[in-house]
Amino acid sequence: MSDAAVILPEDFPQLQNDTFLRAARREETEHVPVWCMRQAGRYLPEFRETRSGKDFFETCRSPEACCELTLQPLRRFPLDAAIIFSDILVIPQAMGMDVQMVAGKGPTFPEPLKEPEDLQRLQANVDVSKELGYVFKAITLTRHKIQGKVPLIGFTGAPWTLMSYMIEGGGSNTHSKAKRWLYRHPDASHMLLRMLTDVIVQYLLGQVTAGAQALQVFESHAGVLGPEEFGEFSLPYLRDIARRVKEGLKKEGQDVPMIVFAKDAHYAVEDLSQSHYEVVGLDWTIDPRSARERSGGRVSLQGNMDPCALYAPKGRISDIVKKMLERFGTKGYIANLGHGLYPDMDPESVGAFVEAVHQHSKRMIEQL
Ligand code: 1CP
Repeated sequence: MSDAAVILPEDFPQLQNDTFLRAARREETEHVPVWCMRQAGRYLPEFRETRSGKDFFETCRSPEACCELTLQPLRRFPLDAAIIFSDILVIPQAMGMDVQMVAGKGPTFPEPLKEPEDLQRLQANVDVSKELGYVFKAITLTRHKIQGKVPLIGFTGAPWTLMSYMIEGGGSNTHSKAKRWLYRHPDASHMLLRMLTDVIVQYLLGQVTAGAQALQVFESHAGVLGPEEFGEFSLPYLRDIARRVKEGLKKEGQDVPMIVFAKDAHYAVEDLSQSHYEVVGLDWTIDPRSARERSGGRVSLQGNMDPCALYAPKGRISDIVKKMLERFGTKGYIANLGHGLYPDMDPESVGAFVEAVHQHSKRMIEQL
């Protein structure tokens, strides 16, 4: 393939396996599609090899490295979707914040936002093609190199999750610095959430133009908010993102399914199911039957096996998957874990998970 062919977001190879896209739209499928959050990750020796000795965000800025890391899990497992290798924290960087990935510590902001005045440090009108064009290039390159095997998912962090990192300065158990803003500086909090929402909308639209065939919005820190705070500081922005992205896509004659994953927000399943997303992602603490009931059949569901179930022997993984499929049902369902894979997980267990989803679901669908 010539360089010119791989950098233009056009003439993409034809999609051969659209099971994931059909399930996202609640259409019939021959098997339940499956992918794993963090499927490109340190549990794979080839991932560690490609990443070794290189700075994390430098890797994110290399379209070739992102493409390679995205494709690695597909070479091992018959997954039904790929997610572009990148990180949610590229957005705070695009808004002018310094973010470093510190070994053994995770993402670190040397100068987090402390008080509302600090919002002035942020770039309000981000030119996403300029600041995040490297992600778009990675998506375009990967969409060519994936050769139509499976759809490519683009993603973003949701406003509240990004806000919490920008104020905490890294990971946190309590998120008390960020929550302090919600209670003490609600207006400044809304201002920041709006700024983030504006960038996210442009960023997601750019990802689709670049070749993303579905989009996932990660509200990973929903769980530290109660229903009231979630309703005020998360949900309206999640809705706004889906509405504005859909509107923008429609103008271009496009449409891609959108997934919202608000981790630990059990109380919000009803609301999330009425938020313009086609798919609601679930963590493992929610019972699939209750989620189905509460989502009212409006959306597809994605999830939600406890990632730690991958530590079980293979036969047991297969039993857990079977039970999960029975509880979700095979229509309007995308199998996944309830959160990302951990670095110490055995790739063979991931293979057993994927295989069990395909095997059991084929049998169940044949018997319908
Ligand atoms: O060196 C490394 O490889 C570090 C591990 C790693 C990886 C593989 C980080 C650091 N980010 C990523 C890639 C990544 N991040 C992907 C693409 C790969 C894939 O899923 O296959 C995605 C979708 C993300 C998204 C992301 N980053 C989220 C949302 C999902 C979730 O886990 O809830 C979050 C919260 C982050 C922040 C982040 N980046 C990295 C770490 C270790 C963290 C979490 C830190 C913390 O809060 O404790």
